Amino acid sequence: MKKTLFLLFVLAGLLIFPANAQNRRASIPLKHGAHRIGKRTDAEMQRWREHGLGQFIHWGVYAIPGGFWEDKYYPGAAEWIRSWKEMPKDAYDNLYKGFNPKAFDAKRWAKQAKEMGAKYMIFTTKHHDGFCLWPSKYTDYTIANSPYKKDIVKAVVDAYNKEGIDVHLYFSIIDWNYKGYRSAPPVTKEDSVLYDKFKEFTRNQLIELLTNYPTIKGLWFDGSWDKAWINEAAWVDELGNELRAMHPGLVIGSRFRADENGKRHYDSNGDLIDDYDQTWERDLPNSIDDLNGSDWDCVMTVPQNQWGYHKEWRGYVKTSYDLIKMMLHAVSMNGNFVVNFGPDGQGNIRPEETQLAAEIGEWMKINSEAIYGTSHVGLKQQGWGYYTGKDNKIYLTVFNRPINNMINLEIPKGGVKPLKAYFLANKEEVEIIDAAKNKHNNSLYNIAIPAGYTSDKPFVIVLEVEQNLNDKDTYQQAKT
Ligand code: JFZ
Repeated sequence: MKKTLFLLFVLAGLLIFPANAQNRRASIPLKHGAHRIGKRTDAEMQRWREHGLGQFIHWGVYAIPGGFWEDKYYPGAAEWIRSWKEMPKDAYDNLYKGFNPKAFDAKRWAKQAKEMGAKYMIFTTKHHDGFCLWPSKYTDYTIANSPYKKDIVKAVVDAYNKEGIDVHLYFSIIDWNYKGYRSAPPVTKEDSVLYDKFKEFTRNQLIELLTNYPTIKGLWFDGSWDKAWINEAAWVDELGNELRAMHPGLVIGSRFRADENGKRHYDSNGDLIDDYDQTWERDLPNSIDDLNGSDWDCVMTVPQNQWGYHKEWRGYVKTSYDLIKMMLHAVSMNGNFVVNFGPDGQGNIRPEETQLAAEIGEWMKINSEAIYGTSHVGLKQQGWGYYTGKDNKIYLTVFNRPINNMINLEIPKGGVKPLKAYFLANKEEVEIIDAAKNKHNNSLYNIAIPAGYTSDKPFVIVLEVEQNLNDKDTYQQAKT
């Protein structure tokens, strides 16, 4: 099966575009499962799909303790510190009274994101602690009642939009501060009344966000693993419809709602719920076959598992090389890669993250053509790195330079013919050596890297091929 698919993709002109959506047929009738089979085809979703690289920002009052309480180190993710037994809840819930981030400058953040090459960003409007970075009318636990007072969400949306970066709003449906919130389904009548109040509160806040910030492109939901929320499948589904009706083109991932059987991300028929697969958190698929033909994003922390600001990072911290490699891994399998930042309590992005953003940006300045708008190429992965493709170009991003300087590739019988190859960085042409055919009659080629060529970073070779990879006619013909 895998082989047949592979061949089909190659005959298709190398790119599976627009989708390799499998023909699943709903066998279980569902009211609240997927409302669409296969990918969205509208312009807003296509825009999202082409981003390639994004930025996540986790910011809230948890940035003040920064993973420490009374000099004790919290070993969990900094934004979860309120749930720690050593953390007095009352003390946490009063931290906002000291939230006055003097150094916060959304324009500086946005400029840095732009220089990194991010096409979109995701911003935490409200994390599990319930603190709202916008002046919500529906609770007092907001930025308006902090000494800072000003609307942080507005500053972020405006500054990023000004840089041409799309904004998606992160929203946690877990709210540790709200009285009616609960993670387990209500049992008593009283609980139900309170939970209904919480649902109404959540709905009001989401409508408020879409009303206040009409330029946002999507909502990035979190916390929807709660049993109480899962139990409300019909209500959540209706809420989703309402939000979409309010905001045409809105992009919502699979971490928003469950179907009526409690299935999340993929419904009881195996169909993706909502617009893209949100299960690849700090994780990357091994193969395109792991993705069910879905759109997807990978959100990634810089240290092992810290989203909000933690004063003391322990364990392995990713380098820009690691992150660029992960980005290529994601984009080569049709995913977006999103790097997380956790500014401190003053609004400063920490020096380690600033450095990484600059390094990624330096690489993107030269090589972003291999990222933006590119898709999966159905060629067999080789040890040197990753393929991405667009139009009549295949980008070979080389992470492991072979000792003999030969970048090998294999194009199955009937596949496209390479015309020329050159370095993306300086357009200097490199030789394509026809290395005959293998026993399957597949064409083997070697691209010869000049021995004198040096690069201390992953580099990209562009391979121009004789036909447009997105040519759907070729695809149709190849299928018959
Ligand atoms: C959640 C949050 O709890 C966390 O603080 C952060 O905001 C992150 C982006 O999202 O954490 C999760 C959510 C889902 C998984 C793991 C951590 N998951 O599905 O594996």
